[in-house]
Amino acid sequence: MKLYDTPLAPNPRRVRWFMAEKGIEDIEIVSLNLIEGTHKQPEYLAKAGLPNVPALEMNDGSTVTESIAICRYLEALYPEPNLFGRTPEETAVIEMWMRRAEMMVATPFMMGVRHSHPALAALETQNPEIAEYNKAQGLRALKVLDRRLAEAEWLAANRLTIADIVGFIGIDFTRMIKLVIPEELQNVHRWAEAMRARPAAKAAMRS
Ligand SMILES: N[C@@H](CCC(=O)N[C@@H](CS)C(=O)NCC(=O)O)C(=O)O
Repeated sequence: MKLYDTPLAPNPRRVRWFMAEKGIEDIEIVSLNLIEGTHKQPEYLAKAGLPNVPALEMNDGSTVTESIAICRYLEALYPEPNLFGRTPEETAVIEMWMRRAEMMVATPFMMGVRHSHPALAALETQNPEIAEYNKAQGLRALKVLDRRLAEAEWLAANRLTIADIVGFIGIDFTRMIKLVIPEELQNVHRWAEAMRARPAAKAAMRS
């Protein structure tokens, strides 16, 4: 299998973190340069269908995009440690927190960074109002995470799951624009420290 990846971007990072949690080391990593537009070349588009990373060339030779779809495929191939849920109830709660983390936190922060970081002007027609709106939306949603993390060690289960990976990477990405997470969100800070301390963080955050 081959994972099409790029340094610094949050969506491929989810997959690399997921692989590191599971100890998956037998997937070739192919690094694309988004600023130079390698992901828009016909050869890549013919495989991936969209000018996006990550993409995974699967065991049957076909390619799938969408970080969560890739993680689900890898969960099926490498079931342990379980990161998507073992029972129907647990799976539903993990899905709920993963979608909240993605839609309320990660996507707004990604839009905030895309519309304000100078390096990303190559990928986005930047609009400062869109940047500010999305940063504020992401910060507001962090209060929801903080309340959840006041009552639980991890976002969705009694262990790290895909929901934590999506939430943490979404938040950590804001370092690129030096966005400060308010000190009063102590539960978010405690959880973020626990995420940074995981061995998988080294593998996923190094680029
Ligand atoms: N929903 C997709 C989002 C993929 C995505 O937006 N990837 C960004 C990098 S983080 C990308 O490829 N951007 C290329 C561009 O904007 O031209 C996923 O979860 O994989």
